[in-house]
Amino acid sequence: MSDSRVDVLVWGPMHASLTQNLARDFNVHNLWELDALDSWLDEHGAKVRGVVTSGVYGTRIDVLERLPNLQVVSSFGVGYDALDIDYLAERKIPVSNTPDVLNNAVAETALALMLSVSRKIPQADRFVRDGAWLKGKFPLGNDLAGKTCGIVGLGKIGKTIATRAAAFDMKIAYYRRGEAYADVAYRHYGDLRALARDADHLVIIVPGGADTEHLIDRDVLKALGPKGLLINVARGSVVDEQALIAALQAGEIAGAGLDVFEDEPRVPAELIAMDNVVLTPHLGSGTYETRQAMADLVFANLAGFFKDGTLVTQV
Ligand code: 8YV
Repeated sequence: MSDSRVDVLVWGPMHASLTQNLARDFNVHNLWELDALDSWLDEHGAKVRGVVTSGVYGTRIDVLERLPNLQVVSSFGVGYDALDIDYLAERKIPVSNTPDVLNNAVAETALALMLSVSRKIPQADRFVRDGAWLKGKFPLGNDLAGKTCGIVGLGKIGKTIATRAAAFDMKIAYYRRGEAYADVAYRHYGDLRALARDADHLVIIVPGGADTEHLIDRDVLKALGPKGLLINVARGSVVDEQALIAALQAGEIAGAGLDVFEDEPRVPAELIAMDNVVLTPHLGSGTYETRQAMADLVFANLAGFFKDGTLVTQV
């Protein structure tokens, strides 16, 4: 008996409940399990009508080209810089992502890194475990209160970070090329280096992609200065990682809290060796609650599209 369900190609392992929902309602093909991808695409590519991927897996044009009847791409994650958006737009294939549902989790990650770096929490934990407390005192940290949180990218997540940083009595400022947002009272900077000069914590939360690649370069880091901290919860591509390493090694900035890297999951040995840097494995949206909401939204987009042609959250 032939399967009348829509054929969907899934790019990589997904959240368990999404995997279950997909298996129930679609004819699922797991790309990463196909050992002869080329001949599989020859034989089955034409029946694939949906793709499920993530902001981390992205897409590949050479595979998309072999899916002539593709109608929709549903992606897990708010960022879609790893997807071939222009190519998909040319083919008029709509794409959905998972905005909003992860604002709190990513903002909490930013605050966690800000606190971790300024109060040296990972080092303090090691200090207690290693028995060093029995022999001496742990070094002092810095307050968040009274400091300036400079936000690069005041979108929805940026605004969520701002309200939380404000609750810690930080001053809030943001960078936006050109004009200030009319409906935002925080101090605006049209010049990124000027914001870096005035910021104690420079928090990066702009989308990745060609427009923002290496936006944070050595000059911006020098402007941030020897007491400044860089926090990146956006994309590794936004920060010139070699310039960051050089700035940290030269003491041009005080430290960094990094959740994202240029070549994940590979993290440069120089960063791993530094004690003034807190490193996390791209866990920004990684809570049970948020990942469930993201999984539900990926499914709602796909199911909605094949039911009545609508996407809940189209890019
Ligand atoms: C990842 C993220 O996409 O939403 C984003 O843009 O970076 C993350 O939420 C998610 O971890 C993909 O698995």
